[in-house]
Amino acid sequence: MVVARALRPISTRLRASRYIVDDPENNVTPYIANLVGKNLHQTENHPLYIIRKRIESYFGSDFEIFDNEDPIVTTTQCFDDLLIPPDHPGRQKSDTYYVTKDSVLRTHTSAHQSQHLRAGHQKFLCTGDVYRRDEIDSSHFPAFHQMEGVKLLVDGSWTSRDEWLQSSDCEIVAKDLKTTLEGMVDHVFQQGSSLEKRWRDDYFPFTEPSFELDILWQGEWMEVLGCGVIHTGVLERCDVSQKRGWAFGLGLERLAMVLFGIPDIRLFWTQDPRFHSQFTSGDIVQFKPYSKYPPVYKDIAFWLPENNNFEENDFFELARELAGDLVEQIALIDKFKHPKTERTSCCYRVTYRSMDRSLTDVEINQIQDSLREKAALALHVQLR
Ligand code: FA5
Ligand code: MG
Repeated sequence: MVVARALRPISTRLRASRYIVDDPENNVTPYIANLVGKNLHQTENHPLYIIRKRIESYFGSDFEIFDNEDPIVTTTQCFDDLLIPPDHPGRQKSDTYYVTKDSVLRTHTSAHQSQHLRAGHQKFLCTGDVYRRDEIDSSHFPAFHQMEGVKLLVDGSWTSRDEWLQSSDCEIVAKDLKTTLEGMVDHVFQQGSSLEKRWRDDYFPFTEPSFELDILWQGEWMEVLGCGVIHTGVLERCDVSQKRGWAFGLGLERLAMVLFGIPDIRLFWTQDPRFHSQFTSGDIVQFKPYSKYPPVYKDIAFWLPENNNFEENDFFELARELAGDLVEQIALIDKFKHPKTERTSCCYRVTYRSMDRSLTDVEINQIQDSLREKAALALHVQLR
């Protein structure tokens, strides 16, 4: 007992040291390192686990299930295998957590498509936690979960990309994809056609053509997944160029928020029993929010550095490091350029709120003061 307790901090440190390594490219923060390995999608009775099982049951035993891959992947897996070019925005350090120059915390589960295709799998689902440096609000969190689905369904040989794209086989694959995903949504929500869905054309370097699926939720369209017919270039790199099929990647939190009525994406990470006691594997219930604690708003205004060298995501992340998940939202409320000096001023409103308790003025003032101090120091902005 004593030994186990003494070991716990060490194992936490060891875990973090896998992600925060001494490498000039490393930009994983302690806050993020601490989220990796929580495996919410493998935790029984967790809403992400419940929704994942429900989707898996729709696809049936034909589809192989993967849910335990290492979230650290190579840049080859995450980008090159998917034909994502080196200068693509999603690959930059402003958007992605790099462990080393050649490895990242996966930004999507598509990072595992190619390895499974190479190993000969033709129908599979692959679920995991993914990481992105991103904006902060109720439906965006720097860690979230995706499920990838892949199905190869036609064989043949086509002499050119154009010939393939215009073939009836290509149309068959796209049709199968859309029908399958519409069926999945109806199965998950058990509402049949009463749930409103809409397809939109999208673009991914690794599918062609590409689509996104939105569902109508509280009067607004919400994007739940991206998908498409697998790009022939991806299949060639996996030595399956005589086959064709589709792939999709869906955001589990987004679907779960709709299905269970969960209002804020941070709740998936809470330890509060008032959250967890409401969910049991196999059950779809409506989440009953426990009292919502009041928000505290703080504005911070500054001049950007003269060279305008400022990444918004760096500022968001600084707030995340200092306030953890007490920060609910950061919104740019004012931006202008000084007519004479040509310098740009930004004002951000930070919303602090705890999911579990009331915040005190003292603690929020302390956080806000360090945010000001650290922003000036680390981001070279001039406070106003
Ligand atoms: C992708 O990640 C592609 N890999 C999806 C794909 C797979 C396309 C296979 C084609 C073939 P996208 O960046 O749009 O696409 O993300 C997919 C889904 O993840 C979104 O539709 C959304 O539901 C969810 N998502 C994206 N960003 C966040 C975020 N910050 N927080 C929560 N969910 C998110
Ligand atoms: Mg998208």
